[in-house]
Amino acid sequence: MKNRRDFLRNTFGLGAGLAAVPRLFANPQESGAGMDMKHMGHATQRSSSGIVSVETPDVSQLPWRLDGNVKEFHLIAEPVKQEIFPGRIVDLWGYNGSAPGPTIQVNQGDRVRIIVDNHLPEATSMHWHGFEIPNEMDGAPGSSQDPIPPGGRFVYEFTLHQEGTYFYHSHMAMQEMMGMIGAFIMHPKEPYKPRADKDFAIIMQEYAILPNIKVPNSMNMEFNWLTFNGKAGPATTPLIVRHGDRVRVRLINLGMDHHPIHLHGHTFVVTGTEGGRQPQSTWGPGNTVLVGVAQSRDVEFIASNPGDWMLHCHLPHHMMNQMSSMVGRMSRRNGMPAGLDMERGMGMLRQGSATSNENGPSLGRGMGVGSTAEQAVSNSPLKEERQTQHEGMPGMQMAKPDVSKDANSVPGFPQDAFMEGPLMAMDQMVERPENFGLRPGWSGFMAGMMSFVRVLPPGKYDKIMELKAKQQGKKPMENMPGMEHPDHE
Ligand SMILES: [Cu+2]
Repeated sequence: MKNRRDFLRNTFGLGAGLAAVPRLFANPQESGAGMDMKHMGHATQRSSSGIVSVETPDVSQLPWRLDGNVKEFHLIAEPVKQEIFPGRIVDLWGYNGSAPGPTIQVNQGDRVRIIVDNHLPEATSMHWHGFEIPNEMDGAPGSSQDPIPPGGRFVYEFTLHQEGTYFYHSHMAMQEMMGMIGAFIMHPKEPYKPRADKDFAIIMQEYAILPNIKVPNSMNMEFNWLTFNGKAGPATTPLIVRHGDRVRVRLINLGMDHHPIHLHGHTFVVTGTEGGRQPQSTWGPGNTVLVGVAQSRDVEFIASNPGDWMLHCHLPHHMMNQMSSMVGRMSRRNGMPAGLDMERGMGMLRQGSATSNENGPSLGRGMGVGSTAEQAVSNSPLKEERQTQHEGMPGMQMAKPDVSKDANSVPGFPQDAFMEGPLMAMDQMVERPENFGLRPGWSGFMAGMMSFVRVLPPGKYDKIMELKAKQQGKKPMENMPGMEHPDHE
């Protein structure tokens, strides 16, 4: 969609003032998903009953309108352009302008209607993952319904008796690998105990996108872009909590890999799965939770340890960006072969198409970069001027990699010397309120599925909230959660 404001106006008749704003919770004391509490006149995000709305950093909230006793949502399946990393705008498929699509939040017991329009060039179908609803609403193409044709619409409607961390996704397999998923949170009738002060959701996705191409290769089995809520570190937005808060993080995975998500500095308990809340007797302590494909896991912890703590997938290759084998002579002396030459190594086709005999094999399962054609080479010395290869790239901080004098004589060198560190820092390029006060140069060490839980003292926490409020006052509608709209002031 070109303009979210027009979408809201046209679809829901919004813009007429505060009275037209749909409410997430029946009780006006309760906070609403994605609503700006200042605009809504609420002092805090916690309701009297203990339910807080779920924040999905970097992903908007889907507004709804009330039709009788039915909460009506509108999802548009469509191609999207998404900046997953500074300067890296890729062609994904998602919902309402983003991948993952906007977050849906409802209450246990709600009757919901979801109008799904298909603006894709091919058929799609929407599956409600784990929902105990009538078969004809399940979104299984071919068995429970005809696929929704391009330009077509299907209206789903059901009553939700479950609670927990759920999600929606296209039930066309390749479309899933193009980004077509979104979070679907069902708040319980009886608030969970103990109550959480902060509640976040993170969707994990992975894409294989060759260095000079914008479209993911959905057939691929190796992934070089790993995202939390559609962003790769350091472009992920940290989770901001107060020292002492009880924090819930809902982790959702849809892709080709399982992700062991690790939190630094704290011990958590797993309180929920894709099947809802788990009995307290099952809550064992841990700091790493394996989130399998098609699963969700809720973890909860007391943010008792002040500091900026990493939250990340612990698969080493999932802590990297744009992974590919060392290509050409980027860091090697002339004449020392290391895999393919630059053009072929970076996937630039010189003849044929991606599916031609020459390229087909490597552009299928593998990345089609050096990894499938790499040759074993002995280690070779660095060329001095190449150490500053990123000089002149706007926004990149400059620094020499910290390597020892005899680095080139050490088998295996280099490993991380040019992949992370001062050379890759881009603090200014990813500047946002949630990053305020992080250690200078931090961004050089964040990539892929990496973010922070920032456990902050009151002063620093308030400062960031103040910066956020200021920023939201200026931001265009496109970047803002569903209900924050200038017309509502
Ligand atoms: Cu992972």
